[in-house]
Amino acid sequence: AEDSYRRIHGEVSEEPVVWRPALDESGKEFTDIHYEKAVGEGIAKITINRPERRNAFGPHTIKELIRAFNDARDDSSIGAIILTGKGTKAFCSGGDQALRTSDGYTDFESFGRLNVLDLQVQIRRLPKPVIAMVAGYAVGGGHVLHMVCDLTIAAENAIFGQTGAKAKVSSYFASDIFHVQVGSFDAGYGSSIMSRLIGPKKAKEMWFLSRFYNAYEAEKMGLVNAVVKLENLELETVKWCREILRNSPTAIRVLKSALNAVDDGHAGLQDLGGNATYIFYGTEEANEGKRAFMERRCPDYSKFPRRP
Ligand code: S0N
Repeated sequence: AEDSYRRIHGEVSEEPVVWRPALDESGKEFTDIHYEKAVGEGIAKITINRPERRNAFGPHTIKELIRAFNDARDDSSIGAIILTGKGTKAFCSGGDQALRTSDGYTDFESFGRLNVLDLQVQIRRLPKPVIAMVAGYAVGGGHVLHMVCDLTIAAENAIFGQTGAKAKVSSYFASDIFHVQVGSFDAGYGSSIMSRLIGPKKAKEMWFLSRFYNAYEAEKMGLVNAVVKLENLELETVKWCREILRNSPTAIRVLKSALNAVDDGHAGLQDLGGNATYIFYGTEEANEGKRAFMERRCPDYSKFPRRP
């Protein structure tokens, strides 16, 4: 079946992608992230650029991520978005503990924020696929970020885990000694989406024991879609994007919304309902209503079928 699909659609290109730096409409430079778009292809790449902190984020980092995601959403030439971390040691190590205060995280202002929650919602609602490209650690709030993304491609060196409840002396894989307590938890998407992804028992294990899992364990648990060699990580992720980009953007948009709808309650229904309206506006039936209003006459819906 794969062969006949390839015969009809052709191979997905394996050419390396060429990135060019991008700005959002404000034209302001980014400091904590890199934002790039692929030349001639509908792919955007957003990279957390704080490798000296294992790509931990502060409120300012999150503000920049939100700006970049907004731009990628609004740019109609973009059909897939990659979220990643600079370097090979970490995708993201969560909230920057040096910036943590009694009311959230504080950097550019005198009061704290937990604006990563806004980013999580933004990724969840974004009508284009967001793919986490993970090398190294995806832990704490960084682990939640990859879970919120629609797909995750992991390098063989990827390590996944929650650290919030972690005790002072613990371990990565119950063998090496490690680490310090951070004392935080994500009782929102970080819990509910995880439970959906890997099931409640495994999610409780992940949070209660705060173990770390390697890429193959994560794949087996359903946390990631594929594991690839570190040197192939970007090309493989780009290939997934290219494959997505060959498919119907509207079908993908509605499917993302539909796959999240039940879990997202009213917000999920609103999103899915919005897609129905968006598609309805493209029909002759909807157009008749608008035209009749503009022409100050009663609409004539008689010619439109009442389908079974
Ligand atoms: C990632 C780890 C395992 C990497 O270990 P490794 O390779 O041995 O490197 P280190 O020497 O430990 O680190 C290198 C440098 O990077 C700094 N650094 C690493 N992580 C952080 C971080 N999260 N914040 C600040 N700095 C960080 C190190 O300090 C070191 O710096 P130097 O060289 O100057 O010493 C390992 O680093 C590790 O375990 N890191 C901590 C990971 C962690 O516990 N993260 C969870 C933090 N909490 C959240 O993410 C919560 C997220 C959130 O915002 C939230 C969301 C919803 C509800 C609540 C919250 C909430 O915050 O409470």
